[in-house]
Amino acid sequence: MYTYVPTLTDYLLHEQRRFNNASGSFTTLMAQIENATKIIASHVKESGLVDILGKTGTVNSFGEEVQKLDEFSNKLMVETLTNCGEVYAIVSEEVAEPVYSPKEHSGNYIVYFDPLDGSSNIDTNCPIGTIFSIYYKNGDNLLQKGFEQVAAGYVIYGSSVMFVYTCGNGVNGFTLDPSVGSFLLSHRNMIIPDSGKIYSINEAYENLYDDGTKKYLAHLKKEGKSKARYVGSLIADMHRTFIKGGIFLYPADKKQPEGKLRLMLEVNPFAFLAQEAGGKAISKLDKNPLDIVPKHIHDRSPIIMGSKDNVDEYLSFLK
Ligand code: P6P
Repeated sequence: MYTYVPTLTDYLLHEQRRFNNASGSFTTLMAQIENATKIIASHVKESGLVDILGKTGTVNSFGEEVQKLDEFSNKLMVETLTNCGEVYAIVSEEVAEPVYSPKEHSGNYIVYFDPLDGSSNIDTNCPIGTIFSIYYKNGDNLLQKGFEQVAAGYVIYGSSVMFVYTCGNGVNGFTLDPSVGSFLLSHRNMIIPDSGKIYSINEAYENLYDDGTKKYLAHLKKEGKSKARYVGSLIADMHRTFIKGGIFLYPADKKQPEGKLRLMLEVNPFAFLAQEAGGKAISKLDKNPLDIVPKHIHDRSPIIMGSKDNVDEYLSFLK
């Protein structure tokens, strides 16, 4: 007996019909992101077989080694988005400056993306992914608060390929059916459990954290009710948090006073998703990262997010 399962395209068109004056531009943009990530997914799956593993021997403008798959994914995303006719400018984690669409292909959206987050894990077969964050063009201002996001999402290239996004109307997850090549609605209205047993932080930096974070970690270990899970790939650690609950922490530390994760490219999209899924996300103390006015497109920010009870418990150790 056939059971109808909406595809991502069906869902986007259904969502579009909720807005009488929708032009279809956003739907077209999302379809372009979907197509690009399907191509990246196919290369990730084959990366062990073709000469696309390993390093390019170059470093990006932040001194990070560029992986071949990184470079491929970035070029694909830049070319797809700047030629689709819906995008004014893109900002990629791999590129120091914004890239503006050619005038004949310019549009009304700004897209921030990390083409392959967690790419240091590519050769180890750990889950990696693409993160995107979409704003509406506001003059030539690329530095808008996270609250201004029109949509945010990620595609995780793991045991299965999933496309997860929000437009501010809840979070929905779509799993790629490789036999058809379509993303099917597999996780409707994703909700982060109110609390969870898993905490996720790079404890190698423990001595560099502030006292409140150290006390919180000591409490969890003394209480003995938690489990530590840390992949070192934001998408993998946060996707697990969406499914199982718990808390992800990348706080500031003495060596990284603004934290490591990028505000516009990693923190804001995931903070938007976490809050839309009924979770909580904070940057410094109890500040909502979505309320930060960015100073630079590559600003960094501390981030603690996940189940609201877990984040509130963490906060109680900071006060
Ligand atoms: P660390 C990957 O390089 C990344 O940007 C995120 O995906 C991940 O959460 C973080 O950095 C890991 O950083 O310092 O723990 O290796």
